[in-house]
Amino acid sequence: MTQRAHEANFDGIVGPTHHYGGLSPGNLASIAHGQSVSHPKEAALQGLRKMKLLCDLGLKQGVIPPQERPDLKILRRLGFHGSDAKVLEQAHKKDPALLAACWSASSMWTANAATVSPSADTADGKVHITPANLVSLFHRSIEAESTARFLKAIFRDESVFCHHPPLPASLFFADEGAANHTRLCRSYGEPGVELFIYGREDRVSSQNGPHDHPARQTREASEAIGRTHQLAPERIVLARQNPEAIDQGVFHHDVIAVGNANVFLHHTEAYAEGQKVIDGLRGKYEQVCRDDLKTIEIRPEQLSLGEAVRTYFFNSQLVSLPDGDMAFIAPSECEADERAGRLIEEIVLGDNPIREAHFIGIRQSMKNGGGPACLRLRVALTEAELERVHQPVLMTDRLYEELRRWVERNYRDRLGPDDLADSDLIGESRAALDELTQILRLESIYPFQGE
Ligand code: SUG
Repeated sequence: MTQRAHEANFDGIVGPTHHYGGLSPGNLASIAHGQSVSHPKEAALQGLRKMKLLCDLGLKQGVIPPQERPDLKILRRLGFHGSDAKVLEQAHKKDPALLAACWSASSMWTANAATVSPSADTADGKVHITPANLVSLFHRSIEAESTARFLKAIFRDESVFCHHPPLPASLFFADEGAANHTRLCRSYGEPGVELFIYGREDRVSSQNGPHDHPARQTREASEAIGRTHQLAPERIVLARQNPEAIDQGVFHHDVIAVGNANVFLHHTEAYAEGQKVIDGLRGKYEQVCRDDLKTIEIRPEQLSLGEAVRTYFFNSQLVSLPDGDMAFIAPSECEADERAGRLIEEIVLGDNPIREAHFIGIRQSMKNGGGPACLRLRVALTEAELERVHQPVLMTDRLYEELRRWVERNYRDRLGPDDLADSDLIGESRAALDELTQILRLESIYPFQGE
């Protein structure tokens, strides 16, 4: 029997050390804004406003706390020693880029936190969760351990949630989580098809690109997750990203396609095998879901790969509203762009379930290559499973107000590269996170709380 189910979006709260480290080769925005001054308070408030919008639209919305930064344990493992202040001072002098990586608030982009398969798809009927190892980039690889701990604290009940460890920390199994995973279904509680997208196959040496930028996800990682999540092969579609798209800045699949329920919006040039991928997806969808998949293709003459990356058109959230219609939550950069803006108008008027568009200002995150879809982890849950989620992380008007005031009280207005040598920021961040765990009733999730 199909149970009533919802898709909940769990957004990462932007951490107090949000800054522009220029840490992500292949992510054009991150490189372009490296070493510029950031505005952590504004960034966190922008993120909260996005969550509030989704909540007001009637969607289930949750939060995932930021990780503690800097990661002093890693800095010490890498040979910096003495007091905390001394560690910062030495690292700042000897290797500022490494220090910036250890301060990164990158865990805010929870589309990279994990891959989640809903219970309707898995053989044992549990929700399967695998935190991403994020081994392609050092500053992101240090997220996996805390992510696993946080997700276990939020999705605590092991009778319904099955937590896997991150895949082995090797480039062979490089995994970037839900940013390279899209689930399509007739309704959230029914079995769906899971599309896994990878950038390279580690076992194959000559792959014809990408040439300029790294391919972050491997086929081997995607296949392993399909196995551990107990997905039947007929529910899985595996596809390789177009290497040319990666070279133009499409470092994750969610920068070039977005799907929700029975709708799949994609760029013509998203995949190495082009139309074959869409045909395969449609075929499996019809077989598994007994329904027609509505695909919306955006051709290069409507929006080039470069324009897609610049506007983050595809990094919009496509969500189902309580009345069954869909909404497109796009970054305000799309509204400001004539072609992207017009395309969204056409889609909303077109023959598909998308009936409204909302534009959201998240410029602080966008400058690091993080759009609306990057900031959220989608978790489809039956009503019974939703009740088992740690309830204080679910967004309400009251939680929104509490978090807003918490940000106002604790976050700095600006951070420049030299502020990363300021040891006061360690204590300020800890105090903020400590307060946050009280608001969210999550005990001792940070290592400093056990000290
Ligand atoms: O991994 N940016 C992130 C952006 C992640 C976007 N996520 C999705 N597309 N789902 C990344 O490249 C930049 C950090 C810096 O440069 O300071 C950064 O990590």
